[in-house]
Amino acid sequence: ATPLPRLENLLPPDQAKEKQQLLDGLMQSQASINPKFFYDEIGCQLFTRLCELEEYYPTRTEAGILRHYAGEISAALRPQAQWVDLGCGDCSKTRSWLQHFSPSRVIGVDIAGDYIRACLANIADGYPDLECVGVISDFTRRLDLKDLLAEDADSPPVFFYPGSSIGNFDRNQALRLLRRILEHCGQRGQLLIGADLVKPLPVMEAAYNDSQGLTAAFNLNVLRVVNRLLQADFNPDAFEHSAVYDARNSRIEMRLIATRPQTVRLGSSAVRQFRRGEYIITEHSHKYTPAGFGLLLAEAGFPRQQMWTDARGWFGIFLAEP
Ligand code: AVI
Repeated sequence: ATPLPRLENLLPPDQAKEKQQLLDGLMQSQASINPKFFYDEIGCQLFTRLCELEEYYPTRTEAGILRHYAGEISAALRPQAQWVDLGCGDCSKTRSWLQHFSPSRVIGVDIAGDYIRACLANIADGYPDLECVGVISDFTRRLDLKDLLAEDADSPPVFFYPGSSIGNFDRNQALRLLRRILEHCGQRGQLLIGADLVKPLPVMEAAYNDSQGLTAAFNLNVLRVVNRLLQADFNPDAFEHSAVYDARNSRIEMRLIATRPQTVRLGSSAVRQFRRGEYIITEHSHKYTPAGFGLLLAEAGFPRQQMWTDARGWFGIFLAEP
């Protein structure tokens, strides 16, 4: 049998700070929940399903671009690079990419440890000579892969950050994350990143208000996550999903709207009242113009860029270099 892949745990053992930030967000006059809390086991399953919806165009559009330009993109990557999949999830995107590119090794980074181990084992089965390393880490807070990358110092890293997850950060957070990636790039590192592009409003709004209600279920599930983490007593039946495009900020805003006045207990020491119609912001999903995303990359320290897009210009895959 193939040995289990190596797994490094870089998560801080104490989650107290995380819980405090969650509580602080809920107690602000404009309540908010960081979208990273969507992804418990049920949230991950709902997300996987919603990515397959016809209305949710980003996943299949991005996959189509990667397929169509696989030859060109892989030719632009440094040969024998260390492939670092940020937010690797079930590693399916990396796995399909291995048909086109042979890295010196694969490093999968995600917050869900058991999941990564199983997924990397899955890759290792198909590619027994390829070294696979899993890193359990919340890279949105801290990226600490320098020692790991230094083990294979001759191979520069290619950071793979697909899915337009960068769009879930505001500009400053996105810059911070991109700069952290840059610190790991050295002179020869690269970043292959997906960004969702501005497109006609009905297409964007339908993607976040799908007719099967999967996005609504995904959004409401975060209240169950909060209940568990904070020993809170949110009633998901007393909130409804909403997603609207905010043209001024070029982003979809997902909300959970209180359908009646209510008092929610947030653990043993905090209580939050909601008026009817008051809402919690659960996610921003930024949509970029190609030039706007290029500027963000350049400002972060990645001035050299190439972009591939689909025929309608709905999604961009950028290869960025210092
Ligand atoms: C993970 N992220 C890029 C998704 C997005 O489109 O912003 C999360 C999502 N929210 C609702 N549907 C999908």
